[in-house]
Amino acid sequence: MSQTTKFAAGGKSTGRQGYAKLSHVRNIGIAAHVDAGKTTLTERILFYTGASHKIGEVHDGAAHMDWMAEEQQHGITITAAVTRAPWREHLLQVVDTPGHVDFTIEVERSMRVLDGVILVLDGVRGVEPQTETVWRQRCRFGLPVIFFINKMDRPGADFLRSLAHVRERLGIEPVAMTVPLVDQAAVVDLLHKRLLTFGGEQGERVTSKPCPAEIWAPLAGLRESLLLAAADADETLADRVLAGDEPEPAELIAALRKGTLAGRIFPCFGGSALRNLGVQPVMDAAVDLLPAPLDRPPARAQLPDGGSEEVVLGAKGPLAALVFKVQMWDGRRHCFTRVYRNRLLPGDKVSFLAADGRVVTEQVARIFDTDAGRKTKLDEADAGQIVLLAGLRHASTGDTLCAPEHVLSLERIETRQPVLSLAIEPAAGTLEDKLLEALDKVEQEDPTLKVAEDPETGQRLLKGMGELHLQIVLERLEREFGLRVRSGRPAVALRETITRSAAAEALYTRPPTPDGKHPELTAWAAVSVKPRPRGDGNRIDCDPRVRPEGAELLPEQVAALRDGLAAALASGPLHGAPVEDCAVVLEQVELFGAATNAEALAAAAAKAARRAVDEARPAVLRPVMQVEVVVPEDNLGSVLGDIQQRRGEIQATAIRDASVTIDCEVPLEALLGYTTDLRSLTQGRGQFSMQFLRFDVV
Ligand SMILES: Nc1nc2c(ncn2[C@@H]2O[C@H](COP(=O)(O)OP(=O)(O)OP(=O)(O)O)[C@@H](O)[C@H]2O)c(=O)[nH]1
Ligand SMILES: [Mg+2]
Repeated sequence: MSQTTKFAAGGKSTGRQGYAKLSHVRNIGIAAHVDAGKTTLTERILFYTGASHKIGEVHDGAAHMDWMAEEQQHGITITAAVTRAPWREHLLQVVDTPGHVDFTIEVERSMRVLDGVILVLDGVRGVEPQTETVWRQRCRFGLPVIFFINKMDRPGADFLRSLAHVRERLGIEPVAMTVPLVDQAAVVDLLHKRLLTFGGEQGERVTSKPCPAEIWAPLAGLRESLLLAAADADETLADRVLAGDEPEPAELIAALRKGTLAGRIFPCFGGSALRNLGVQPVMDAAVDLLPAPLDRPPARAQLPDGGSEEVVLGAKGPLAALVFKVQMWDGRRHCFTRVYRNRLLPGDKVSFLAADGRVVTEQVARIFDTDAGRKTKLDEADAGQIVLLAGLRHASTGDTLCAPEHVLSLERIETRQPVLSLAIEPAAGTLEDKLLEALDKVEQEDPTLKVAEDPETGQRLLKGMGELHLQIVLERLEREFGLRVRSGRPAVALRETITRSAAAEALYTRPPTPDGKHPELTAWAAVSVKPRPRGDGNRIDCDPRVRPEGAELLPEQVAALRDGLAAALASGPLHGAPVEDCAVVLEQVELFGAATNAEALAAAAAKAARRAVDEARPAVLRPVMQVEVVVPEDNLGSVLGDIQQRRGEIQATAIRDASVTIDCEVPLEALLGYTTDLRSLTQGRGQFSMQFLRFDVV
């Protein structure tokens, strides 16, 4: 199958009738730690629904969902892909997200517009660091979730231990729904009390029979927990369950659905995607237990006047639609958008409040349904739908498209600040302006990528989330645009801070120009600065004593002073990096009549603040990562020693089976190239994952 774009991959066209009934749509994301088997699971979903005709395996570089050349080469998912699959008269709109932390923005923006999540765990490794990250993301959006404990075929996999892990590390009570029996190629369906086997070449033939007593006996307790969970979610069942009555499966499903939608029940399924074991029950659960768009609570939107408004999904009320992804398609800019309220027609004028606070109005030229790697033109896009818009030149990730007379903003999509940068320059044969053009395109698609210039060396910098992120960008430049670049060693992003309190004053004067066009300017300011706790950010206090006595500041003068202080914090004295965790108080200003305009005030405040920061013993902050290393016990000594040499702080070690998990905090700088080093320290058996923790003095 040919896929020309992400967010369009896979799926036989189900036409628009899929949306005719919103109650029959499930927008779900598949999320997990890297390598848990999300893509492998998604491939099965596509195959069993008939949306694809054969299963493509990740390790063959053949997964439909991992269509991008870089994904196939590296065997990982990089950008989230949407696919559509019809199942039991419902339309599953599935987004397979990447697990690697460098691409976490893809998870963030997918979760932002989806209605439910399938969280995949590795049955050997249980809850891993990225599992916790996606869990937090899921909590922030309050998304109902079901778990799939995958890889149960691997030696050391343990379903019950994985459930215990979920209980301990995520602090919730999982409810087992299916229990995998790998050697019998079967799962026990606890709800229906049946044994399901998966026959045929690819597990597509599901047969169900009553569960034999000897298999059932040890599982009866899990069934009990399931009944109690259902009773807890639906009071009308409670008395009956306590009296020993057995409610009908349909009644139990209704109760479990209620509890799952309310975020109180967490159904768990077990199986092996690769061995085609136990996947269909998860698909059934997506229909039975995860929400339709209308089941989700209304969204809150900010109004420009500071008020807020509830946005209920549906046709009533002025337009609200969220752009969650920009993508170049045949070289043209397209916006993936979810419509929340009202509808969009081709030719509609839409307005939005851009990130910089301006209201921009532009026109939607065409609307597409994205399906099977094709775009199909649509006459309209209704509430609940996820569509592709062409013609918008300015709208970008996180913007809310609105009716021009009623502008509001749905919650923006959080992006992260890049922590790593790479100096790049065009290699021989690559033209500078072509490179800039390509970088601009890549930057528009990826809000975690920044192209900047080093203020000191004038070098062009590519800033991103990690080594893999930057490497993939370079590979894409070469493959998609035919541009080769030379790059230096990656360098970590820096911040600056102050380590003690200080105060300073400054007089700003500029003599008049001889031609008399610019009059003399003068202003005076006194500023004090004080360190704040790490991670608390900056605070600017702009309520100074004003001289001469009796003079008062106009609002625009206060704004200018504030701008001046902010400008001083934007670049610190050591490396020109942003200053963080600093409290600035503008203590006093002096006005000199007409010579003190806004420009002079801003300049005086900035000058005084810079002097104060200079006096406050500035220090450099570097990114510190939270790292989890899993190594065979034999290698523990050498790996710990190596971490200490990298100035890592070990926080905990835990032994499980024959491997040890080490939790530690390590400066990012010391982790560059760690993948290779860990491999050689452990003969290829060690693994690690990391995520940004904070900027700190290291
Ligand atoms: N033994 C076993 N291997 C599996 C199973 N599911 C997936 N794998 C393998 O695990 C590796 C990772 O699978 P993927 O499906 O790419 O995992 P992913 O979660 O999509 O990974 P990222 O997108 O990179 O985060 C591949 O080599 C799969 O073949 C399973 O059930 N059992
Ligand atoms: Mg994947």
